[in-house]
This record gives sequence, C-alpha cells and structure tokens, in this order.
Amino acid sequence: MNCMKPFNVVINLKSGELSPGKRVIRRVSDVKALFVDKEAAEKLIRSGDPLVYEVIYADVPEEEGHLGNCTTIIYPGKVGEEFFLTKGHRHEKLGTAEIYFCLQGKGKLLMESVDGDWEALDMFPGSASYIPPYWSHRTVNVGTEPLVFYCIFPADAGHDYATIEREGFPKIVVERNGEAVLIDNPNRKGC
Ligand code: M6P
Ligand code: ZN
Repeated sequence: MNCMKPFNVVINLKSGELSPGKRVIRRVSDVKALFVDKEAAEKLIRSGDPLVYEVIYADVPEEEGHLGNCTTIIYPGKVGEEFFLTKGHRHEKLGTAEIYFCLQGKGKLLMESVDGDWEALDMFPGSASYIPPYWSHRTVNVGTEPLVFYCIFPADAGHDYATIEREGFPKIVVERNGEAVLIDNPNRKGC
C-alpha cells in the first residue's frame, strides 16, 4: 500500500511560483517549430533566446490515483505576429481530463478533440477551464503581462507531444490591429 503523507505546496498567486516544485523551462529555441514565422523565431534566438514559459510541478508520483498539479507561467511576447504559447499536448491516456485555473493575465486555451472539433476558451483571473477527455490543449498568452495558471490532472495521464508536433493545431492566435484573433493555421496538416 502507498502510505505517502499529505503535504502542502505554496503557490504565489501573482507570480505562479510553486514551492517546493520541479521546474521545466522552454525558450524560443525549444518551441520554434510551432511558429509559422521561422525567420522571426531565428532572430529571437540569436538575440538571446528569450524564455517563453515555465512549468513548476508539485512532486507527485505519476501513478494512477494521484493528481498531478502544477503552475504554468507564459511570458508576454510574440514570434512574428503569433503570441507566445505552450507546446501543447494530448494525454497518452486519452480518456483523462484536466482543469486550468487562471490566476493572472489574459489567455486563450485552444483545444481540439480527437473527432476534429476545435474550441477556444478565454482565460482570465478566476476562470476555471475544464478540458474534457479526448481533447488536446495548448495555451496562448494574448496579454501584455505573464499568463499564470494552475492545473490539475490525473498523474498518470502522460503527455503526447508527437501528434500536435506532426499535425499542428487548426488555429493560430495572432495580433491584428492590437487585437488577438484566431486564424486558420496555414501549416495545418491533414489527420
Ligand atoms: C499545463 C499542464 C501541464 C503542461 C503545461 C505546459 O500546466 O497541462 O501538464 O506540461 O501546461 O504545456 P505543455 O506540456 O504542452 O508544454
Ligand atoms: Zn494536459
């Protein structure tokens, strides 16, 4: 029997710092393949390779019955006209859901179902977005401040990045006349 003891982590509701936690960082060079404007990505990499996002995971076993949880901080910025975003994934265990609770900033949560439907939900302080089973998910910071959110998911859900890397999302989020707008992804590949 697993006799793990209960524990707290402490989350700074403004910065998203989660302590104690395990941090993963992604720079432009880690996510350049996701953006349409490769030249703009290379230029950013040459000029210091800025941080795009950080994820800080609470230390929970990746086993059935546990709840993985983490904060994500996406910095404001763009590659060309596309806003900074997360890699995006679907769960290896496709039939698992997730909740994103937004603490700070302004975002779009892009989702695509295995049937090919897509949805985009607004994220704002206090929004709690439910990602049902069978939907891949990617988050975009469409504001001028860091986008900070807290996530809870079955700890054994797993991250499948390959499908999204191969196909891309149906929509991308770009700035047009100071507004964040969704447009068709010109690089979208058929399923
Ligand atoms: C959320 C959760 C995490 C995920 C993170 C970054 O915090 O869904 O499981 O790792 O976003 O997203 P990605 O793994 O797609 O880069
Ligand atoms: Zn997930």
